[in-house]
Formats: sequence, structure tokens, C-alpha cells
Amino acid sequence: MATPPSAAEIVARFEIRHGRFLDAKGRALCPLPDFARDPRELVALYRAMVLARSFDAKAIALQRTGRLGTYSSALGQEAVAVGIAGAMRAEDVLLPSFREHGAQLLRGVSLYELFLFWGGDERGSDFKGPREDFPICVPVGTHAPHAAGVALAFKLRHQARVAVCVIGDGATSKGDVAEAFNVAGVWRLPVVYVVNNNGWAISVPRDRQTAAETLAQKAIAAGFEGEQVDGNDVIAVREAMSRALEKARAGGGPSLIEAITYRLGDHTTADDASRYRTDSEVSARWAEDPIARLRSHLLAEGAWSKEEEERLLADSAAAIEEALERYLATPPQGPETMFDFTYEALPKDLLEQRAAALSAPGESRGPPATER
Ligand SMILES: Cc1ncc(C[n+]2csc(CCOP(=O)(O)OP(=O)(O)O)c2C)c(N)n1
Ligand SMILES: [Mg+2]
Repeated sequence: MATPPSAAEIVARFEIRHGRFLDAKGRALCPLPDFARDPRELVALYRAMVLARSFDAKAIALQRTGRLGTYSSALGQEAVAVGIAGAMRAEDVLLPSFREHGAQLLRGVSLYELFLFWGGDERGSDFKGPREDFPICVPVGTHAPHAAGVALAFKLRHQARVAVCVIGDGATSKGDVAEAFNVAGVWRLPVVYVVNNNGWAISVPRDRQTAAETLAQKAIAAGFEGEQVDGNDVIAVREAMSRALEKARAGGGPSLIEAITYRLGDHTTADDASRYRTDSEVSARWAEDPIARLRSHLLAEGAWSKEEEERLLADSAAAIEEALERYLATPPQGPETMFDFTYEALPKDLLEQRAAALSAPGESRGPPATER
């Protein structure tokens, strides 16, 4: 717009920071935060990223051989999930989207539960570990208002806990996400929204998703802080998360962290990304690989060795194999269970359908139909 002819003055300004500590080769660009000076902390993050990647590879192979449902890989995005969970406390609550198994594993969700979930078995969301963490949210962004609700409950109960909600770049275009940001800002809720910006929403690239210069600035519109981090630098993600969590815990309200990363794989196993992006774009992005970056850093610091790497890969594979065997040996639930957990008392037509499901030939039998 042209400058207005009135006595206009500037009433608001904002800036968005982009934080990073390691360059793509793993070299420190500035002094590292305290936690990152302890090699044991960094090795723990590294292990978690490697386990997440190993799980991804196995899950894709299982889907291809008909033993798992549609699966969304987090290849190249491991630092986002691991940096998030690495900063959270056990009593905080994670509301993940569908690429955060790296965070879920660190929080105590088991490999077995992840296999169950992706195999279509809802018992995979009944976590034995983090009981109050939310299940994987496949509907895009619908958990953003839920996170505000969780945070409101913490606030009303005067609990020093934080809700952490992870959404994709595409999700930030949705109305429910804008509404969630709005109430989080107005009520100064203890919630951290992380935008896992992997550059794509299926086949829609970031620059066609929104005309906003950054996604972090969407927080400014809702009255709270937003910043960007290099989402392939686990130290940067972990550090920004720690600050945001601390602020929320101390009553300082919400934050938004936009983690810039890249989806190196297909959107899901139901997608073929070669139809809408070039191989050369993808191969150039491998130079940003978060795992290679931290490995280079650890090797240069003398905090990691080839032998430890081999042992880690073998241990991850063994843990995954064990969970897989247990998953494959778990009988599926009977079809009647799909009627059992929605209504307190089943309406008549659903009672009939439940009975029909139970009497269908070859179906497993569940408990007798009761009016619930
Ligand atoms: C409410 C809703 N609309 C559409 C879809 C289909 N869908 C699945 S993932 C996706 C794109 C999401 O993009 P983004 O938020 O960037 O997350 P990413 O998949 O890149 O992690 C869409 C449109 C859905 N799952 N839920
Ligand atoms: Mg995306």
C-alpha cells in the first residue's frame, strides 16, 4: 500500500530470530548452551535420533510387505522430535502430529506400541509409559485447540506443567490452529506450539502454502513470541524448547517455535514424491542431515567412535526386531470393539451392527454384546 496521507505513526514492529548452533558440518558457530557441553547429553540425543531413523526404515519395509498400515516417515526430521522431547519434563504433556515418534520414544512410548498404532490397533495409543501424552494426531492440526485445553487445565489447577503441540507447516493455514493460537495468547496459556516445517504439505510447497514470510510470525498476530530455529540442529531445537518451556512454567504464556527442516522421504508410504519434486532438490538437502551433523560434531569432540556407532545400530535393530516379533504375535482385536468405546449406551441400530459383526463368519469373538 502507498503511504497514507494522514499523520500515521508506526504502532507495532516485530522481528523473527533464526537460531542455530552447529553448521551443516557439525562445527559450532558460537558457544554452545550448557547442556550441549556435556557429551553424555548430546550422545543421548544422538542415540534417540538414530533409533527413530531405524524405526522408520523398518516401518516402511513392513508396510511394503503388507504387515503395517500407511506410514509417515520422519526421515531427515529427527532432530525436531528429539530436540522437543529432550527438553520436556515427564509431567509435561506431548500432543504429537504423525512424524514425532522420535519424541514419543524418548518420552517412554514403546516400539511395540508404535508398531501396534501404525498397524491399525488402537491399543498402541494406550501408552504404558507417558499415560497423559496424547495419541498421534492424523487429522491435520485438530490437536492444536486440544493443546490449548490441556494448558488451560494446567493453569486452572496451578500446576507447573506445559502442553507441547507439534504441527506441520501446512497445519498453520488451518482455522482451528489460528483459533488455538488466539486463545493461547489471550489466556496466556502454558503451551508451546512447534511447527515442524519440512517444506511440504504433501505436494504443496511451503511458498504456495502461505504468503507469510515466516510461520513463526503467526504467533505475533496472536500476541505471543515466535521464533525460528534450524530444525536440523538438535541443539538449537532443544535450546529453544528449554527457553519456551521455562517461560510457560513460570507463567509467561505460550511460545511458537518454527523448526526449519526438510522431508527427505515421501509424504507417506501412499505417496510418490518424485511426481512433484526433483531428485536433485532432495539430494541437495541430504547435506543438512541432522544425524550426520551431530555425528560429525561428536566425532570431532572425541565423544563418539566407529565402534560405538556400530553397537548403536546393532542395539537399535535388535530392540526393533524384538518389538516387531511381539507386534506380529499380537492377535487383532475383534471387530465388535469398534462399537465399544464411543457411546456410554449403544443406540439400537449400532447394537444390531455389533451383533452382526460378531456373527460374521471367520470373525473373532469378543465379549457378549451388552448395552453400554
Ligand atoms: C483435517 C485434514 N485434512 C486433510 C488431511 C490430509 N492430509 C494429511 S497430511 C496433509 C498435509 C499436512 O502437511 P503439514 O501440516 O505440512 O504436515 P507434514 O505432513 O508435512 O508433516 C494433508 C492435507 C488430513 N489428514 N486432515
Ligand atoms: Mg509439512
